[in-house]
Amino acid sequence: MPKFEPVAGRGLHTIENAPIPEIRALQLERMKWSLAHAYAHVPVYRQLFDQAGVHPSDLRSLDDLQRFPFTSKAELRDNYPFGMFAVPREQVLRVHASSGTTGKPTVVGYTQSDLDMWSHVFQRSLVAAGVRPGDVVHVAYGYGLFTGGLGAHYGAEQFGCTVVPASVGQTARQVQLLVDFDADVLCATPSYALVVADEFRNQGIDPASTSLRVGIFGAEPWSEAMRAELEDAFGIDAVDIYGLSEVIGGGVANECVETKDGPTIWEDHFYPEIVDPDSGEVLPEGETGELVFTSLTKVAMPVIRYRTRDICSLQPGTARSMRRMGRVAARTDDMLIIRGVNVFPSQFEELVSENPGLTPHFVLEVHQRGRLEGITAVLEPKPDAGDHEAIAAEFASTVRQRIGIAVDVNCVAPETIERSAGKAVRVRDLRSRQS
Ligand code: DLL
Repeated sequence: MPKFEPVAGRGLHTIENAPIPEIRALQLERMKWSLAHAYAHVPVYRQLFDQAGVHPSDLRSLDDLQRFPFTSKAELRDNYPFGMFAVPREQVLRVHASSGTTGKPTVVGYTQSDLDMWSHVFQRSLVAAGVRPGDVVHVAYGYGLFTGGLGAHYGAEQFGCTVVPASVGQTARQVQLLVDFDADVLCATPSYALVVADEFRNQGIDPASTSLRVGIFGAEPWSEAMRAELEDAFGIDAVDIYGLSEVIGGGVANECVETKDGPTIWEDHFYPEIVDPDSGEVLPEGETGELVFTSLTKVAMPVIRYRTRDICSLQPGTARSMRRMGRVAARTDDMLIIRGVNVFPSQFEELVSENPGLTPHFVLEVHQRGRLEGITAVLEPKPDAGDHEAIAAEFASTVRQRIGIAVDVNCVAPETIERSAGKAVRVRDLRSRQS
């Protein structure tokens, strides 16, 4: 196991600003370990490496990583729930999960060492954001299987902050807690932070009048326009945090407050590549393509060349020596992020096809009402299916239970939904996107 030093509680961990050759040397040492660990303990990796005719001992330089095969959500799905673990299940102290492309979630496991590493990189993220030990950190990311809440929680607690585990929802109460506890830091999805700002105004309080100093916003795409709005509304510095469950959760990368020029990737733990989404070829720094991660220190569930589906670019370091990522511009798949929940149209496809009263034709309309994004599922019941209102109510309840989001349902007459000759167009985006 490669060693990493836990952060002492404050200040910068020196590796973040180490000379680049030192960072590369550490990455190579850790990558050798990670590939060997995955190969020795996860049958899927052994099979994939063998098929590609590569062995962990073939990695002599960081560039050799290109010879190793990619992985994706498909491997996680096919080995659901614990087949990607590299340690006996008894050593896994926690699991998290996020939406898969079909009904099954993708499961991630953490050993004690993984949880320590996660808290460690989250503390770096807090330092980058301008948080200080002793600050009151209000965590309004969801707690539970989603990594947002607990990731921020343990990172901030170990950093020496006073953590308020508010979780998401009950917005009037969030406002009360933020005011009464004199919060310094708000962690939330940017869309929810805007909802909280509106609730302040509804209660006749100027959100800029609070003690809030820093906002750490992420888990979904947002824009410079939203940053300006949030900074203005709360009178804060707003920084971008990136992550994905398969890699660790929130805190894979975090923007530095002094530059606000894209999240710095904690690349001594997560090795980034940008590849052409079609050919898989590695692209030079600065070019836009699909972000791919190889974990360097993860024990329970190493990921090797994991395709995130996020489209962005890698940029040289500015506030730190480590590289930054540009804003996530798009995804290569059709995943939607609705109020922080990852949603795939294929999940709806499954529910529609299971329902005997429905034809297979449906469209998801993504709309924005006020601050909140939502989905209307437009369904086409069979002619003899009966009462549309009852069908709609039942479908909405199934979606709530199985996908975990509230949706509106609109049942339309037969032959209303446009048929397409090629790939069905399942999503109609009615949101007006800010750039
Ligand atoms: O969203 C982890 C997280 C928690 C990140 C808290 C930040 C803060 P998942 O639910 O697995 O994990 O979703 C991962 O969300 O592949 C991106 O498409 C998207 N995403 C996450 N952060 C950002 C961001 C968490 N800052 C997926 N900007 C990723 C744009 C983001 N997209």
